[in-house]
Amino acid sequence: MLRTVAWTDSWKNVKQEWQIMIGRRQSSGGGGGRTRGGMTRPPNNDNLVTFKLVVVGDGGVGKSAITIQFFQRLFVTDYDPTIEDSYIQHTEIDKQWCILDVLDTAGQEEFSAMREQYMRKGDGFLLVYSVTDKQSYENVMFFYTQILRVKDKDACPMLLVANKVDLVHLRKVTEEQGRELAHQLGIPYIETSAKDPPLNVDAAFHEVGETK
Ligand SMILES: Nc1nc2c(ncn2[C@@H]2O[C@H](COP(=O)(O)OP(=O)(O)O)[C@@H](O)[C@H]2O)c(=O)[nH]1
Ligand SMILES: [Mg+2]
Repeated sequence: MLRTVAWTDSWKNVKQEWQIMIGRRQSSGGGGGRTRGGMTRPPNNDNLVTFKLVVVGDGGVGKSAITIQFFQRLFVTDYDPTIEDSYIQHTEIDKQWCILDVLDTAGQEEFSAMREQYMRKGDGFLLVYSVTDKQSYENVMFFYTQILRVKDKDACPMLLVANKVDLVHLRKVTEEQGRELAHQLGIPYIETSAKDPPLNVDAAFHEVGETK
């Protein structure tokens, strides 16, 4: 896989010492001004490396639910499907502070300039589908192909995320099918549930840079 050593090693060694959540913004609000007051900052904020992680997938698969479960430790059931948010968090990796910047995408036009822009800028991607929705599984290939085309690369850190595995009786896509797709794409596979108690949500965000 063509991925940087720094990326992989960093993610392998994340200590799960998420110190602070320093803010969120709506994508329409533009950059900057993301800091919420009253919390400690790591030193040398200006020099921190940023990892841009983008969460993609069909509407309704749980992109917002897993992102909010990761950042805010709660399960949302009625999050506005049209809201696209980004969340940032400082973390210490190998005794060095860095910034994890996660974009929770929401229903844009397939070929919109905005979508291409976040794909170009993303360092890593969570390709999310719902195990209760076969179409969302089939559409993963589209996101995968578009990301590589936009980035003009053969490979990029990505993780195939099979979400909603708690809905056992509604399951339409088996683990075997999920693993088969991941194998086909040459990326790792993980099963998640954003519902409390969450399953593998932290792992999904931490392991995006690893290969199978
Ligand atoms: N049971 C269950 N429901 C989920 C899970 N993830 C998301 N949902 C629900 O699925 C619906 C759509 O989730 P949402 O995060 O808004 O999807 P998005 O459009 O991809 O951002 C919401 O009602 C969520 O509560 C999950 O892991 N398990
Ligand atoms: Mg959403």
